[in-house]
Amino acid sequence: MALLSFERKYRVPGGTLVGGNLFDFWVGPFYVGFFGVTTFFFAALGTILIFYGASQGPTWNPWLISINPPPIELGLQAAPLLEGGLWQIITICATGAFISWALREVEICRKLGIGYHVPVAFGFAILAYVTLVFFRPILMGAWGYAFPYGIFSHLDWVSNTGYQYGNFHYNPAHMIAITFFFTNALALALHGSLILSAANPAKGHTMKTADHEDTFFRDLIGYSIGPLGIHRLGLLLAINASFWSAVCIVISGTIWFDQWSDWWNWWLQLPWWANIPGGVNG
Ligand code: UQ2
Repeated sequence: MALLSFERKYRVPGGTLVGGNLFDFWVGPFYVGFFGVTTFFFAALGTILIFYGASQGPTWNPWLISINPPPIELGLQAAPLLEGGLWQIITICATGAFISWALREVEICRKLGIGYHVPVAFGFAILAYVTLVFFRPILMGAWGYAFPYGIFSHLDWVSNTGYQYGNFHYNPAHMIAITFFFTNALALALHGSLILSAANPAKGHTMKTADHEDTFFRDLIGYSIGPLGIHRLGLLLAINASFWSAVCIVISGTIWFDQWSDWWNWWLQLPWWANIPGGVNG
């Protein structure tokens, strides 16, 4: 069955959250729906505004183009277009497009009668973005604390923000986030390689099954997490990577203002050695 005729079998009406039958149709392979329309609207408007902002800036060098948030002094006000106002509208467009995309995923899940795991997972990526451009700037009192939309400029922002707190690698939530990113890479490398090893045997040999995959890891380490379990683990690791990334940035400048390395002084201040004469605390 060709891909499109196979898909046509699942092109069932209904499952929409908004708009009833009005937008319940496909354009080529793409489901539209109310949230397909809003995704397109926000993405198109945001993109046009980025190009307009670039046209008003000093460069067309794609590495250097930057749409900047308003200056800190402006607080949480609406800014003039060329002094952060474009950034504010583009941010609303981006957030509108991301949330529309998640809700379009929900509508497709409902149509197919499958779980909401994909939109929930995507929701954690949206959470990380919204934490950077809404939650943290609002908690700190100025849009100027958000990051600029540019390739080099956002890298500079990450570097400057990190070093403002000494060295971000001492931020305990940053440590947890990195641990999840690295473990996620390990799990996906194990999973991807294991699947390919079974599905792509040497020329002339038949494809192997899930039993072979289980057996490999039972032989190797005495344990197989299983073909369903590895995907649960992957989702858990990926979601936690986004979540702890959001935590690590939102606590910097809202509840912790010093060098992150100083946070670890709680260890030195534990009561059973805090007041030893001649110790680190005097
Ligand atoms: C597995 C399994 C898979 C897998 C992988 C494993 C058949 C096809 C990769 C092995 C994974 C284990 C033992 C967990 C490792 C734990 C961490 C935290 C990385 O058993 O079942 O399905 O893809």
